[in-house]
This record gives sequence, structure tokens and C-alpha cells, in this order.
Amino acid sequence: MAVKILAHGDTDGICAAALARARFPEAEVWFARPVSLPKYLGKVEPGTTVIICDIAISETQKEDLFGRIRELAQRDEVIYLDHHPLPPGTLRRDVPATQFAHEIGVSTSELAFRIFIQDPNSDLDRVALWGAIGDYCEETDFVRDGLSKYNRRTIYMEAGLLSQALGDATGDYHYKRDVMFKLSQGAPPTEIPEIVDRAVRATKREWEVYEYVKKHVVRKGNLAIVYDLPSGSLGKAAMHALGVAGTDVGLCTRRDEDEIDVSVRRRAGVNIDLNEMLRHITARLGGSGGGHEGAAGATIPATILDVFLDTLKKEIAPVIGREPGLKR
Ligand SMILES: [Mn+2]
Repeated sequence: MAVKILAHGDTDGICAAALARARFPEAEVWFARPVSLPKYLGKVEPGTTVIICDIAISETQKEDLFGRIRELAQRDEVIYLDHHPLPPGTLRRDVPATQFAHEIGVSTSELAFRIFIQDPNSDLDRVALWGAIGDYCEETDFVRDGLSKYNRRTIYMEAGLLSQALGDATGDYHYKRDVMFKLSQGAPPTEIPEIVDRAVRATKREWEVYEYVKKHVVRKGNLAIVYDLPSGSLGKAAMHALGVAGTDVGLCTRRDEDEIDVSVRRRAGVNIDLNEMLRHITARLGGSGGGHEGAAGATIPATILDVFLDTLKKEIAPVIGREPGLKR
């Protein structure tokens, strides 16, 4: 039985794919994004088990995606693992996969460990820990237990190297596939070639972004903005922006011809749902957006940037109190 794994190319997606592949060592792995998922599913041949890891259900592609999954699930198995909020009005039972494992606040890697590995004595739980830390999904019993089973600092060091190195490898799917393969064989990140150099390079660049943010951050009410970050991670810059400016929400943009990519982050514990907010604002004004409650992004037409920012600023203006339990 052929197996295809379709995964998001970030740390959590790669760790989840590694766990699926540890169970199905012959499986082929493809990296995909929410908007390209239906296209990839269209290329799957009959008689193939499909495993989807950490790829959000895109609101705009939903009908197309569900159609493809329904087609595949009539003949073969489709196992869908994800932890992104579902599009509005979508219930779990609407997802026509043969198995749909979906939980918010838990990493996809943890779900993958539960489904594909199961054995509590397997050392592959470390891969699930690294994926969870990569996606800041550490507030679970599984992660807490894992951090005391091994050593917290050692696990964080490995997780840091892995996430930083993968941050350096954006778009480098050869390297990502190598990393996934090594992880699936049980190798810790410190045993993976190039990982240290890449992680150090990415981290140095991150500090440069931090310096850039300190110089260029602009405050608009409760919103801290960095316009047109020349290079580096928009998400990290958005996080630095709110930290430096002392606001509840940080945002960073980058223009790409007629479109602008936007990343938004919130201060830990702030009770603002960025996923919902960006979905609503883009549905009203144009573009597309969403993500997680505490970390989201959007792509919008360049012409609407000002009204977009103004709308967001107003949405987050009456600050609701902090909930100490929320970490993102
Ligand atoms: Mn994830």
C-alpha cells in the first residue's frame, strides 16, 4: 500500500511528518500549504493512503478541498491531522476524511505521536516535543511529562536548533526533507548535518531584525507596526514590535508587488483572537487571512493597507483583561 504524507513545511509540520513516516517508512513526503493542498490531492494516485499533517483548511479552498478528500476517501484512507481553527461554520464532521484528528492548543506533532506511534516507551516522543515547542504548543500534559522525562534544557536546546535551522531553510525543501528523514529515524537535531551553522545564522539574523524593529517600530494605539521589513521573519518582527512598543498586538508588513503580506502577533495572555479578527477583516475588505488565535497572518491588496490597519486598530482598541493561563 503506497502512502503519501502531505505536510506543512514548518517545524511542527516536519516533526508530524517524521512521526507518520516512522510508522510508514516507505511513504513519500510532500510539503504543501493550505491554498495548494487541493492541487496536491489531485495528483494522488488510486490505492494510496494519504496523511495530511498541520495544513489548515483554507476558507477559500474549502469546497474544492472537501471535494477532493471525499473522492479519495471513497476508495482509500485519508488521515487528516491538524490543530488550526476550522473555517467559520465548519464542523469536524464536515471534513470528509476517513480519520480527522483535530485539537486546538495541541501541536500536530503530538497528535501524530498519539495516532502513529502510540508506544509510550518510544523515544520518538522527543520528536513530538520538538514539534510542539516549535509551534508554542507546550501547555499539554504530554509536553509537561516529556520535559521531565528527559531534561527540559536539553529538549529546548534541540528544539531551538531545529526551529531556528528550519527558519533558515524557508523554501529549501531538499533540506527540509533531509531533516524530516533523520528525525523519522530517531536522530536528534544535534546529529543532523548543517543544523548548528544554519541555526546560528538564523539566530544572528533574528537579532538584526530585532535591532531593525527597535529603530522602525511605529505605535498606533494598541497596535505596534513595522512597515516593509526588508528581510527576515515577519512573525518574529511582529512579536518584537509589540514587545518593544509595549502594545498588546504587533504587526509587520512586507510588500510584494500589488500585495502586502502581514503577520500579526499578540502579547502572551491577551484575550484577542487574531485568527478570527483577520478572517473577518479580510472577508470584509479583501485579501485572505487567518491562522491561530495568538499568531495569524494575511495577504491583502496594497491599496487597502491603510483601511486595514485602521480597522484592526479599532478592533483591538478596548483592551480586555489578560487571562493568566493563556501563553500565546
Ligand atoms: Mn502546527
